Amino acid sequence: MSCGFPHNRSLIQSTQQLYESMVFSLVFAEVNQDLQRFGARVSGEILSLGQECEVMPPRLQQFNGWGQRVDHILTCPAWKKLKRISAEEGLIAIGYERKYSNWSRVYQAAKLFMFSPSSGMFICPLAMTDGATKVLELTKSSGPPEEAFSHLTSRDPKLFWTSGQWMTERKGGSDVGHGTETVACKQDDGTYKLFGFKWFTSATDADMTLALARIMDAQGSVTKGTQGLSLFFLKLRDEQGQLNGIEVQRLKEKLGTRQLPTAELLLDGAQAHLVSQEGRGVATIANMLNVTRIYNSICAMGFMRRIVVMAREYATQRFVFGKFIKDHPLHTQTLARMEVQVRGGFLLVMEMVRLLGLEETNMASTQDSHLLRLLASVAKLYTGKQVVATVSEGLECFGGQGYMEDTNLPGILRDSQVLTIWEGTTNVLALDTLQVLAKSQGQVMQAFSASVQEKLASASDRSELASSVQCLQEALGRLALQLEKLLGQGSTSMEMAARDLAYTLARIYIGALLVEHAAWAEASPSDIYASQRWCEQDLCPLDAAQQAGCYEADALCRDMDLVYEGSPTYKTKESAQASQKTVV
Ligand code: MFK
Repeated sequence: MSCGFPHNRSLIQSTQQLYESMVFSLVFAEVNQDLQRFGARVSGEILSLGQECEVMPPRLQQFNGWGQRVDHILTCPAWKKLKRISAEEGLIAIGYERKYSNWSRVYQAAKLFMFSPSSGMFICPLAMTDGATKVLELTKSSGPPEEAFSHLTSRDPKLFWTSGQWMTERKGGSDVGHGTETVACKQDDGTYKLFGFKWFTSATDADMTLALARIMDAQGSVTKGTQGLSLFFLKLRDEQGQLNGIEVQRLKEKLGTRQLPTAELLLDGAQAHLVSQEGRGVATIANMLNVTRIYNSICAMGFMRRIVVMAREYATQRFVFGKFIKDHPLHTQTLARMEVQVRGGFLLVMEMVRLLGLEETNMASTQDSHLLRLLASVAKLYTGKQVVATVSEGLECFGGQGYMEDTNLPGILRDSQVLTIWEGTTNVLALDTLQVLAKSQGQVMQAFSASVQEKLASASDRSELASSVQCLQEALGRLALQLEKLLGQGSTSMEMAARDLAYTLARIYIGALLVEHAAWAEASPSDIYASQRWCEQDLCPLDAAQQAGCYEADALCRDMDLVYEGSPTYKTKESAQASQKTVV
C-alpha cells in the first residue's frame, strides 16, 4: 500500500494533465479559428474605421438652433460602427460568458490585442466598460446597475452599452482621496443626486458611468479623505436622450487620443445609485482600475507590435546606401532590440490575463492572486514606458516619413504617450507596488520568487538557457538582499527606490517568462535567442542604484539641490523659511 500511493497519485496527476492538455487543444483550435477571421476584419474594415476616427474627431454642440442648451457630443459614423463591432465580436462578452472557463480572458485579450492599434482608441471605452462590468459583477447591486450588467455584456449592438469612469477632478486624478469634491445627496426613494465637477472624463459618449462622490449627511457634512468616498452608478441620458443632470462644459484638447470624446462635466443633480458600501468607493473602484490597467498594458503591446511589424516590413523595401535597410547590420540590431521588448512585454501581459482568468473561475491559488495584484501595477508602469520608447524608435526607422502625418505614424506616438499617464502615472504605480509588497508582509514577494523559480525550473535541462537562468537567479538573489537592506533604511529610502524596484520586478519576471517560453518543446531558436538577449541587460537596477548610494539619507538633499539649483520659486521659499526661522 505504502509504495502504491505515490504511484497512484502520479497516475492521477498525469491523467489530469492529459485531460487539461486535451481541453486546451480543443479550446485553442476553436479560438484560433475566430482569431484568424477577426485578424482579417481588423486589417481591413476596422483599420479604416480607426483611421476615419483620427481625421473626424468628436465635436461638442452646446446649443441648438433655438439657443437651447443641448450638449450633444457628436461622434463620427466610424466611431459608432466600432461600438457595434465591439458588441458583435463579443469584445467584452467573451470575458463574462466564460465559455472557455479560465481561458476566456486569454481569448478576449488576444482579440483586444489585435483590435487595439487599429481601433481609433475605441479600446479606451472598452477598458472602462470591462472595468465597470467587473465592479457590477462583484457588487451584485440590484435595480438599474443590475440591468446595466446585461447591456455591458451584450453581443447585440442595439443593446450594448459602454461605460465611463469618473475619478478625476480639478485637483487631479492621482490622489482621489483628497481631490474629490463631488457630493452625493440621498433622496427619499433611496437614489442619490450628485453635485460636482469632473475634470477628465474619457469617452463621454458612454451610456453609463461609475463615479466617486462623498455622501453628505443631513447636516450637510461629508467625511474627508479616502474613507469618505463611495461609488455610484449613473446613466448619462434618460429614455428621451436628455442628459441626466449633467452639463458638458467642454471637450478637452489633447496631445493624442483625439478620437476620444474626453470632457469636463458639471454634475448638477445627476441621479445616481450607490453601488459600493458607504466609504468603500476607492476599494471598490480599484477592481475597475485593475482591469483598465491590464487594458492599458494590452494597448501598449498592441502599439509596440504594430510599429515593429511596420518598421520590419519597411526595412525590406527601403533602399539606401546601396542596399535595403534590412541589410544594414546596425538597423537590424535596432529592430532586434525592439523585437525582444515586444516579445517580453507580450508574455507579461498574457500571463497577467491568464491569472485573471484563473481568479475569475475560482481556480487561482493564493500565489496566483498575489501575483495578479502585483503584476497589474508593475506591467502597467513598465509597458507604459516601453511603448513610448519603442514607438519613438520605430518612427525613427522610417526616417523623415515617420514624422509625416499622412503616414499615420505620428498618431501612434501621440496615442502611446497617454499610456504612461492615465490609470496612474509611473511613480503612482511604483508606490502602489511598494504598498502591495508592504501590506502582504512578505507574502507577495514570496509568491513572486516562487513563481520565478518555477519558471526557471522548467528550463533546468536546457544547456542553451543555462546562462540566462543563472543571470535571473543572481538577479533574484540581489533583489532579496537589497529589499532587506532597504527595510532597514526607512521610508524615504524605500520611496526613492520604488521605481527601480518595480523595474527590477518587471525585468526579472519577463526574463523568467521568456526562459519558460524558450524551454517549451515548440519554441523556435529565436525564442531562445530572445530570452538570452533579455537576460544580458541589467536585471536588477535596484542593486546598481543602491550601490551608487541613490537611496541613502543625504541622496534626497543632493537630488533637491541638483533639481532646484537656479529655481526662482524654490529660492524664494527657502529664504522665506529662513527668515521665518530668524523671526521665531
Ligand atoms: C487602454 C486603456 C484605457 C484606459 C482608459 C481609462 C481612461 C480613464 C482616465 C482616468 O480616469 S485616469 C484616472 C487615473 N487615476 C488613477 O489611476 C488613480 C491613481 N491613484 C491610485 O492608484 C491610488 O493608489 C488610489 C486612488 C487607488 C488609492 O489611494 P488612497 O486614496 O491613498 O487609498 P489606499 O488607502 O491606498 O486604498 C484604499 C483601499 O483600496 C485599500 O483597501 P483597504 O481599505 O481594504 O485597505 C487598498 O488596498 C485598495 N486598493 C487601492 N488600489 C488597489 C486596491 N485594491 C486592489 N487593487 C488596487 N489596485
